[in-house]
Amino acid sequence: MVIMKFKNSKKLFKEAKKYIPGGVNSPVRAYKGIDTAPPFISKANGSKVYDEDGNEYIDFVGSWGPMILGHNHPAIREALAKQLELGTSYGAPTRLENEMARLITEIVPSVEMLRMVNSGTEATMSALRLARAYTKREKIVKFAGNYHGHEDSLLAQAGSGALTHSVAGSAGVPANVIKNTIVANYNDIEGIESIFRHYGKQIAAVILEPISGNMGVVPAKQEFLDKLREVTDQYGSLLVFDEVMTGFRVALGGVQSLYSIKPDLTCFGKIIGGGLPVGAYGGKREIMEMIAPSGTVYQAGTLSGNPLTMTAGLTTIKILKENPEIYDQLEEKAQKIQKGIEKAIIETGVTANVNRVGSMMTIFFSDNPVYDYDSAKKCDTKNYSKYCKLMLEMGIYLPPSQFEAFFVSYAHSNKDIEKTIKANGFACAKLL
Ligand code: HOZ
Repeated sequence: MVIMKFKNSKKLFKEAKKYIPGGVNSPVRAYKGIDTAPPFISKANGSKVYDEDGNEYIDFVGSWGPMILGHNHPAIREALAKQLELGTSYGAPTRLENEMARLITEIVPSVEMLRMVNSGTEATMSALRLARAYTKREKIVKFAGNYHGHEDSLLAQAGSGALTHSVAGSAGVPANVIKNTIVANYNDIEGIESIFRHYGKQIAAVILEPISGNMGVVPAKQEFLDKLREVTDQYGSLLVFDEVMTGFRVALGGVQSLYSIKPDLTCFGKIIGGGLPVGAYGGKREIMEMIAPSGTVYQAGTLSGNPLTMTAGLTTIKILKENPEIYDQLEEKAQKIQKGIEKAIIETGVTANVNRVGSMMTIFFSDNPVYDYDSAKKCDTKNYSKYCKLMLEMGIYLPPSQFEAFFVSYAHSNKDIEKTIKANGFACAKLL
């Protein structure tokens, strides 16, 4: 086993804390609860990331989802280099934006029109404003443990960093805003029926991650999604899928193609930017036409649809579309890792189980299956933290929180997978 040194990362983290809140620009990156400084990454290529101490890691964070093809993909790099010659941002319409909107509307049939923004947060925030305008209602239903970015009304019992750092909501969110948010239990059909019986005619939209990645990977049950479609139709509310993480990840057409459900609006991010900052929301023409300047719902952005993001995103999506076998191979690779992890769980007797959908997975340190926020919260997060650190020391870079997803990329080789399984076996044994 190589002994890792983290001297430079530790030094950089100390410096970062002087200038950046908590030393990071997004909370989960701070490795809180994990007994080490976060590795400061200096470069990435294929399945690997490298830190400032020269350590090499097999990367299962994948920039939190976008890097489905691996880092520094030659086709994306070449396309970006060409675009760089032409300028980086114009704040004016481009052919590339047409191409992006056409491609996504072709791949995701529920999306008839699309508006590009710069992050997943912006996408969900804008989609909800639109839903409220369309329905002329104010209440929103969201699910505990789902995370839709840091928009005020969605920071109630949120997953991801909010769950990792035990921030139930967030300071600074006006009570007046949050009073219109109804928090429901994920996968709970009776719960949602009851909410609609009480508030149905006041609910503008139900928003959810149809496969959640932000309390670890927790898939919705088909019957649950069917029920959501049924009640939203019945009461005239909109169904909004947050496919920021799952879009183009669990399948080219996202969760909605796997479950054959048509949401009214869908939010995207991550993969569609090919590693550059991105978000988008889209859906039924009749609803989307309400956005300014066609309609009265205002939403704008200086860098929205910028040519660099469009180039990286288009290149990524085209590769995925033209090579459908990528998804089969992602499934194969992820399945191999899952089986390897599960074998070690059985052999060592460590208390854990795995949830996986395609190339997204989580090892939960719990003796119960995880299917919602409460079952996720029962996990032994201290054990996850120890596990994560042990894996890091063996060169496996995992999300530093129990409540995030591992992302397998097309660039992960058999050798990477074998090394990961071996390290996992060792870590599980050490945990006992
Ligand atoms: N909210 C992101 C994961 N679900 C974390 C993003 C980041 O730290 O970069």
